[in-house]
Amino acid sequence: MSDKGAFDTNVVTLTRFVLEEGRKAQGTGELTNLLNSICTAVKAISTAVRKAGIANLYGIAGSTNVTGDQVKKLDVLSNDLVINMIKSSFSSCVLVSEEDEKALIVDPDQRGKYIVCFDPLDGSSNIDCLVSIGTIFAIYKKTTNGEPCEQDALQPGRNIVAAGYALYGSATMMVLSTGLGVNCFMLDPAIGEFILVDRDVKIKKKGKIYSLNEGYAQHFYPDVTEYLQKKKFPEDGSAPYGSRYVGSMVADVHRTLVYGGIFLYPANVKSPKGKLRLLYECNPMAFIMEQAGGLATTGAMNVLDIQPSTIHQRVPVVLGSPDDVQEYISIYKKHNK
Ligand code: AMP
Ligand code: P6P
Repeated sequence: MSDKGAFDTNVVTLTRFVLEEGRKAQGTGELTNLLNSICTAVKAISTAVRKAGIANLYGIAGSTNVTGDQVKKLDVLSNDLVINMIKSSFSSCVLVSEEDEKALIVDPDQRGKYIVCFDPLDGSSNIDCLVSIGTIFAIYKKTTNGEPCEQDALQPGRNIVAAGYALYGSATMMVLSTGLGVNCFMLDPAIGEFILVDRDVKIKKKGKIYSLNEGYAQHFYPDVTEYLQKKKFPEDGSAPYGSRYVGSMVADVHRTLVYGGIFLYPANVKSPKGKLRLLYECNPMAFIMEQAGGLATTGAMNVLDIQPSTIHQRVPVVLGSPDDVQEYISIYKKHNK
């Protein structure tokens, strides 16, 4: 509570924060417009997610709501919201969505210089059981001349201009970085604004939690099996790590950012490339992690250094506290000389 009593009239909203950062950068306002348009889409998705059950938004496409209207499946609705808000910000030229097989090329009269790769509703398989889900995005600048095309989105994560995620959990939070650190904003439904709650967040150097789906243990490569053994049965007499796994990347990564530790979706015998997508899951989360002092690796290399070959390609990812990730890398390299 501020010294101004019940209502702090000087709160830093996301809109205000982005505007101020834009002024400092002496930009044209295009990135500011883009970030604020994504913020608006997230607010609308948050509302839809929280009333999904009542409005009968759960389940398969084609269901109807109480007034008999055709309602869209939540992830289809989220995808449409993000696409429409970004297009109408006149700041983008190519959009890559988890929901669309091909990249979307923005009409010439709506074009700007940015490329946005996003997962509009990650973890959507958890919607019907009310587990936290999220929206993930990464923003790049178009680096080629001429007509925008799908290949313009095939840039390494090192080129990211801004990235972040929204977590629709017990509260709705936006976590954002434009390359100057990580800032967290909580949605205040009373005023419909995201409020800055954690400035320049840094991840712990080492944590006490590991997070992966151990249901695949029979398919794990030896490096993962050895790493887990060390976490469960420490050789130095230290306490074993706790295990936490939501099965929603945004929830598992956000917990790792806030509490420290390590999140793993490694390659395994059944999924030799891993499961998570490089452009709109691994790269944005790796960018946030590195901006917060963490690491994100495939085991062989930093995620952000990968040169993408296709827009939906999958990569293995291990991210989190630097000491934890480094320990995994040393075991990975021992098994993959
Ligand atoms: P713009 O002219 O708006 O496209 O911005 C040009 C560059 O300035 C961007 O690519 C960013 O690197 C930086 N920039 C502009 N606006 C912002 C902002 N709101 N926050 C952080 N960086 C910004
Ligand atoms: P698994 C959700 O479906 C998702 O894409 C990510 O959000 C999550 O981290 C992962 O898949 C969970 O996959 O194989 O553990 O169910």
